[in-house]
Parts: sequence; structure tokens; C-alpha cells
Amino acid sequence: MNEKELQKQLQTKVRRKLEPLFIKYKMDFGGIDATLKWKPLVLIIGNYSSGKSTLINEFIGQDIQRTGQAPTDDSFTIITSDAGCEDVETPGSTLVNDPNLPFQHFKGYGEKLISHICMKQVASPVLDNLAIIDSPGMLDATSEKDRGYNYAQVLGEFAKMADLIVLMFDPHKAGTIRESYEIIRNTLPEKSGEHRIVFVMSRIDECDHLSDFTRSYGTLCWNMSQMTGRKDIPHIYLTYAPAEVKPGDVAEGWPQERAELIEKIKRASGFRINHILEDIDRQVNEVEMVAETVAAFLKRASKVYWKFANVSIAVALLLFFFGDVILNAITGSPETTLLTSIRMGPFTPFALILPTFLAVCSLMIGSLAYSKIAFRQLKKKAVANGAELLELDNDYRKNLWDKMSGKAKENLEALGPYDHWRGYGRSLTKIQNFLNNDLKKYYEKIVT
Ligand SMILES: Nc1nc2c(ncn2[C@@H]2O[C@H](COP(=O)(O)OP(=O)(O)O)[C@@H](O)[C@H]2O)c(=O)[nH]1
Ligand SMILES: [Mg+2]
Repeated sequence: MNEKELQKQLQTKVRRKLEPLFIKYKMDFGGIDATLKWKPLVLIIGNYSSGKSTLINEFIGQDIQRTGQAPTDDSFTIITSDAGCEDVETPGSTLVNDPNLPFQHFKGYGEKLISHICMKQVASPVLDNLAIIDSPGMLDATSEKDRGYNYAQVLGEFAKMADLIVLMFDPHKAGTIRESYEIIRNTLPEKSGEHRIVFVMSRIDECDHLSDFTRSYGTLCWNMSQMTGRKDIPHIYLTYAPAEVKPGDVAEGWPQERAELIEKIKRASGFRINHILEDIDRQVNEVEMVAETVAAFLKRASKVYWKFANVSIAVALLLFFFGDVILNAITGSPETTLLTSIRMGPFTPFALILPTFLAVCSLMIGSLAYSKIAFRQLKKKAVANGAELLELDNDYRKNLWDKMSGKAKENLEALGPYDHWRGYGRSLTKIQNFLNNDLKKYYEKIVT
């Protein structure tokens, strides 16, 4: 089975098995769905004039994107190639409404963003099974306010969808890498995000001396070790625009570095299935934790429910047979009790009225005491300290809880006193089965 077929199959399975569960636990399914749709994506980010558009134009082999020293182009441009659609430009308003494209969730970011997204379809064989996204550079904090949409969040959204994120910096601004990195790092999956990011120092031809280059490279490395908290520095690709550099100025080794970067971008589609699986894995683990919290709470609620139910049924039975006897002893009426009318006769259905009334009262009081008092208190306690419902026995689960406790609370708050009848336990099992069986099989498929 090839990757595309595998992806299709996975999409069908995920929709059928997971979407209803995501809805049940008030989780956003749009993220998974968007990942599964469409082509592999490469996102190019970095400060303005770091050479993003120049690199893209060279990669495609055509002058598609405007380039220049000033931060002129401030749109997210998705560039791809589809047979029969050459030189077509589609505005954001159309893209976010197309159910076949993965951009519908951008609608929520407002008109201002929508007018700053567009898609360009060009004739280019390298983009047949790939889309590359050119992004506006990050501005300083004050100019960011004028943008009219939350740039950091939008960038994070694109980063989540991307199979490869190319983070570009030129030697003049090597110090600004941190902001962009933090934005994407905060939105990518914790375990798997790192290998999706590629660091690139561009415009290396502009370092006049070796000392210039070393200084910039040093700044970049220092910043990176600060950001990643790791001692080992990830590979930093070096690149330059051949069109901008005189052949005599190209130093030894540069073309090879550049070729490696281009190759890495071309191979992004190879990470796709893996990326999808990791994303699903992460999100299903998240929904599982919410489901576990809900199930643990409902198990407790169900125990309390049965205590109340047993007591009120017992009391109801007692009152049914002996309630009128007690009343008779205290007040003198009713004159004939149910028991005497059964034993001595004549038995009339009227004799059942009072006992039934007393029994029903008992059941109602029991049910009210459970739903209005006991259940509410139990829920209040669970909402205040949901962690207590789970075993958070390792760091992974502790971190996951930190992330999901809000969602878990939201779900607990929405539960009613009789929800333990509503199959939440079965939903949890379904989620666990998906993680333990279906997902494992897919991981095995891509390894072999
Ligand atoms: N000398 C030199 N100039 C470059 C290089 N890459 C891009 N430029 C120039 O830098 C400017 C900004 O490039 P651009 O691709 O528009 O940057 P973007 O804002 O990141 O898209 C343009 O004038 C390019 O011609 C390079 O490697 N070397
Ligand atoms: Mg540009």
C-alpha cells in the first residue's frame, strides 16, 4: 500500500472511530481532520528579508513570490501545483470555505487574517505532492498589534499542520530566532515536534569576513541552546541565493550545504504519515485522559447512586407494607391497613393507595437526596481536584494532566446525576482500543 492509500484509509478509520468520541468529550476534532486532508506541507518562517521568498522561488524554479529588503509581503501564501490549474490565485475567503482543503479552521481568526491568506497554483513538478507556505516575517511587538489578528496563534496553527518547518535567519538578525522558535515550539507536540523543525542560516554570502560569520553563527548557536535547553546544537543548514552571489564568491562547501537543504524540503512528504500518526497519537492520548477522568468520576457517582437507591428501595418496601400500620398507631387512621385487608378481607384496590403513595415518596426523596445533594457535592469535589481521580504515576501523565485538566473540568461540570447510564465507560474502552490496536498497526505498517 502506498502512502496516499494509507493516509486515505487512516482518514476513514479516524473519522468513523474517533470523531464521535472527540465530540462526546467536547474536544476539537478539526485539528486531526485538517492534518489528514490534502498534501504534505512545508512551512517557511523567519524574520522578514531573511530570504524566505527567494528560497521558495528558487525551489520552484519560477519567480512566484515578490522579494525585497522591505517587509512588503505580509500574507501567508500557499503555493502548490495541481494538474490543470496553472497560474491560478485563490483568495483566503474561498480557501477557508472549501471543505476539501485543510484551512477551514482559520475562519475563526477573523476577516483580517482571511484577507491575508492566498493560494497560488503553479506548474511545477516539485509541488505535485507538496505545498509550500511562505509566511510574513515576525514584526516587533508594537507593529504586531496593528496586524489585526493573532499572528503567533496563526503561525502555531500552520506549524501544527506542517510536516516540515523551515526556520530561516540571516546573519544580521541571528538574535531574533528565539521568538519564532518559541511560538512554534509551544504549539507542536512535545515529544515529536523537534525533528520537524529545520534551522537555516541564510544569506551567508553577506558575511564579509570569516569573523562576521563566526559571530552570527555563534549568536545563533547560543540562542538555540538557550531555547531548546539542550547542550547539543541541532544541525544548522547554511544557504545563499545563487542569483545574488558572484560565482567567484561562492566558497567551498556552500553548494553542497544548499543542496542538502533543498533535498530535505523535497523529502518532507516522506514524514507525512509519521507526522499524522504522532499527531493522532498525541490527541488521542489527550482525549483518553479526559475520558479516564470522566469514567473514574462516574464510577464513584454510580456507587453513591446505588447506596441511595438501595436504601430508598428498602425504605419504600417497608413503608409500603408497614407505613399505614405506623400511621394507624399514631393517628388512628386509616382504620384498615393494607396488611389487615389482605389477611382479613375484604381486599379493595383502595387499600393500595396510601402504601403506594408512601413508597413513591420514599423513592422520590431518595432520588432527590442523591441528585441534589450527594451528587452535587461529589461533583464539586471532583471539579476542584480532578487529579485525585487518576493515577498520575509518571511525568508524562503529570504533564498531560496539566494540559488537559481544564478540558477534564469542563466535561465533569457538564455531567448530570444519571450520566453513569450513558456508556462513558464503553467510550473509554473504545479510545484505549484505538490506541492499543489500530494505531499500533499503523505504526507497524509504516516501519515495514
Ligand atoms: N546577498 C544575498 N541577498 C539575498 C539572499 N537571499 C535573499 N536576498 C535578498 O534579500 C532580500 C529579501 O529577500 P526575501 O526573499 O524577499 O526575504 P523574505 O522577506 O524573507 O521573503 C531580497 O532583496 C533578496 O534579493 C542571499 O542569499 N544573498
Ligand atoms: Mg517574503
